[in-house]
Amino acid sequence: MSAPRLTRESARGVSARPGVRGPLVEPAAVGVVHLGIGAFHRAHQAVYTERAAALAGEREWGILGVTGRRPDVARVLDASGGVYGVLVRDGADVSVDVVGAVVEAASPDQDAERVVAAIAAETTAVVSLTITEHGYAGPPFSPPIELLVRGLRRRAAHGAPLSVLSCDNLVDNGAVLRRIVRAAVSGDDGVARWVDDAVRFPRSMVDRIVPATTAEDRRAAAVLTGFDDAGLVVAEPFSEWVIEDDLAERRPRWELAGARVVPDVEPYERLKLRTLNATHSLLAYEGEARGHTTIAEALDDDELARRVEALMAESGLTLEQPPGIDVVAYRAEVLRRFRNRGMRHTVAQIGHDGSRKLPIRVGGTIGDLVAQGVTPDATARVLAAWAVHLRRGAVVDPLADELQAAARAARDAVELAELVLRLPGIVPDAVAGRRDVRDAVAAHTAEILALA
Ligand code: CS2
Repeated sequence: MSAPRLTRESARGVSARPGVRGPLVEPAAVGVVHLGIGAFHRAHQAVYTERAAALAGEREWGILGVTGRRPDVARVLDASGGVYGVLVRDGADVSVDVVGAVVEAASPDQDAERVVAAIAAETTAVVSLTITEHGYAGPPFSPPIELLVRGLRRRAAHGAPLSVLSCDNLVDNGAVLRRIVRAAVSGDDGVARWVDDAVRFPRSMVDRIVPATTAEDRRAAAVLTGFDDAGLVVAEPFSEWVIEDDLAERRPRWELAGARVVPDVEPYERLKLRTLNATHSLLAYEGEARGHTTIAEALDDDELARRVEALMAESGLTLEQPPGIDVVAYRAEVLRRFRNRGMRHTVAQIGHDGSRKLPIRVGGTIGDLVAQGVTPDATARVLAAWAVHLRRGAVVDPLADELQAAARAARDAVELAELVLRLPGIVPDAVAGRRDVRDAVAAHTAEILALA
């Protein structure tokens, strides 16, 4: 029996049902253009934006979401008037937050002109991005960056200030984005000057575990809401957003919804990348080698749990304590989050795109450890597990073909270790040729190869 569809109309009153909240807002205008409206944005920034708008009593913060890798999302969200649910899973407990912040969806190919016009519109105050690590390459620039730049060129005509907010897991994402945009507009002095004067590129750190939505998630949400929801996303209860206090004046009051707006994002970002994301990658690659399917299962493996703790302790040597965060409690919370049995977060999904993720999750740590006179050990294990994945696993990566071919051609653990250390950009150049680092990676590689 199929349930009626969740739409903006049908969602009115849905919060009367137990375990269901929202929608909290019915925006009257688009104030935010988001490039890359995948599951993560819908479970994270859109939720903050909706709560902030509701708490401030503002109706100007509707989101125009531009699709990324999944163009069908535009159709799904158009059909529901932008409304969708976030199924929050906490162990066996489930609840649904129905979100009303998204008012329009667009595809970058079919609706490019509408997106460019929205970026240029004076009513828009924020362009945010979740375009994954790949999106920041170039020139040639990725389609979302091309759209952003077209929008900025047009906006320069009236020159209203704007915040361009990267929400991707990169080191210093704001500065990276500013550099790309500046490179793209460099031929046009007027636009470049306006970008320098009036466009802010705050750095931000985002955190919420958002596994791929399954048919079972859709069924569980339908039981609670009474509606079928093709736009449903699933998430853990935890959520964190730290934004650099360098936003243009007009913007949603995200801090009302729990975001931290701080002078310096760097310590938060490092802590997250080197603690949560680095251990995620270890669990993904070594979990695969040990036959586990999900992160929670992998962490149930005592040997892996010990390795994760060792990795957190080792990367901790390179971290400073961000204001308001107790690092020991933070680590314990990350482990608790990974153990959430409600999340079927697969090691395969997290293992994607290692060549883009590992430089910032472990490469920097290795460089910093060596600079402190420490030979990386637990951190070297992540590269070793990745090397074994490249040789034996189902590799999804922009460099998949070349990496797999090279890993299969390696004759032994030492050659595999050399392969990953010498790939450009994985570890800092200063450590790529070091014998002690190679030996550490090779020793772990040999151990993991022997697991099968
Ligand atoms: C994960 C992250 O897929 C991955 O590589 O490590 O997406 C992780 O779930 C998020 O960064 C959590 O905020």
